[in-house]
Amino acid sequence: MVSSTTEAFKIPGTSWLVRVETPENATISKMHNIQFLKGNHVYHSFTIKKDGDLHQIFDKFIENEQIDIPDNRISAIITALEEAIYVIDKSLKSESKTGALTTMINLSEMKNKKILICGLAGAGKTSIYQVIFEGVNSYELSNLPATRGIQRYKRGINSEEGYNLFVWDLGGQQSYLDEYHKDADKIFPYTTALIYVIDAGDPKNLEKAIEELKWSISQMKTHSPDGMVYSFIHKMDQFPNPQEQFMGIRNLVENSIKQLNKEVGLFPTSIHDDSVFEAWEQIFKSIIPKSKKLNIVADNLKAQTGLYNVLVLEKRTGLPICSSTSLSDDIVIVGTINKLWLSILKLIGDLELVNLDKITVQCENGLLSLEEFVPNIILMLISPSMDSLENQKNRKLIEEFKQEMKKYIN
Ligand SMILES: Nc1nc2c(ncn2[C@@H]2O[C@H](COP(=O)(O)OP(=O)(O)OP(=O)(O)O)[C@@H](O)[C@H]2O)c(=O)[nH]1
Ligand SMILES: [Mg+2]
Repeated sequence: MVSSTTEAFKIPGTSWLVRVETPENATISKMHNIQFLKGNHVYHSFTIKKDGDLHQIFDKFIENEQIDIPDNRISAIITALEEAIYVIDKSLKSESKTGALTTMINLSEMKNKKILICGLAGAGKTSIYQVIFEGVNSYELSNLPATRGIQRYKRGINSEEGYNLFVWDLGGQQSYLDEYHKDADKIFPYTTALIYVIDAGDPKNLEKAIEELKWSISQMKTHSPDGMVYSFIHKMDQFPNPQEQFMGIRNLVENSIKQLNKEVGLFPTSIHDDSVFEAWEQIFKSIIPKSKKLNIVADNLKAQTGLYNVLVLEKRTGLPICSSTSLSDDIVIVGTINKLWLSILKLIGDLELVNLDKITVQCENGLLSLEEFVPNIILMLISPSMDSLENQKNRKLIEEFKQEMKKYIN
């Protein structure tokens, strides 16, 4: 039995270290102790409840210390803090034998997923993250700085609360790889999926990339044996014959990892076309299968209203929650629609307008309507005419559909 469980991480760009400590009796008190240190000296120490407000802790710390941390970094640190608490909860679960705690943590296990994106420096990891999750256009990504250490992101999946995807983008420069090799037990546990990115256009580093992949697979086997492993053979857009190139690298990878006895899903990808969405969609499907039940609800709406198509997607992950049949596998549309929404959202911010909640695009043969009917959830309807969206019967049916979705989403 341990007396406490601890997770620590550095605040990037500063000499501060944050330590989250959870005492043995945390199951009863549900308290965490959060400390801010430099070296071994603890400067501040705060106690919070498990569901306490981490923003308050941070505000207090910054005020006490008059420390200058940019706003965007603070949210990343808070995400890392939440992540640390999540990891602690999980490890407490494996040490505890009490029924009540097991039930409590099992719920969070169902709700949270962690994904690691690994690979050598410049492989394209951050670009992939930006394209898939932030809706950034690939041409905006040519000047990305190298990622310093581990960037942790938290994305909601199907609801505002509690159902989160933690994505860790592991900077690939040698000094960081050395650190990961020392700290594997802080990185690999509780990982649902590892995505290992290989730069197909960098043959001189291919061998090293595969060595590192092998190491990552062995860490997954040790720390997250149920986790899945995928590898993106990336930047395929550079080749006149990408399929051939992919097959060549795939054979090499498969031969090299054979003896590790771990299934690895390999995908040819590029941020300049839809392949990266297709690969991600496959991974996402294996993590959280799209609801069959809701697809039927979407199909019913389509049939009853005469709409051409119905789709519900999550803005921050850019992934479909459900869709009517003709769209169910059309990742291209989902990705593009999400980008469209995010681009207009950006524009609206730049123009100092607020609260975009509906977009309607009128075409010669129909109408595209997008609506954020629940925060972060977008309903897309394609209809033959304005009337099919606006007539009384259809309006009622669409409203009922939204209510049905809300039940599921909340
Ligand atoms: N041609 C091509 N270039 C790409 C692709 N994806 C990323 N890149 C480029 O590769 C370079 C490195 O991309 P990053 O995403 O910063 O690489 P990284 O893996 O995050 O690198 P570290 O943070 O140093 O580990 C950038 O200039 C990107 O524009 C792709 O699919 N095709
Ligand atoms: Mg990066």
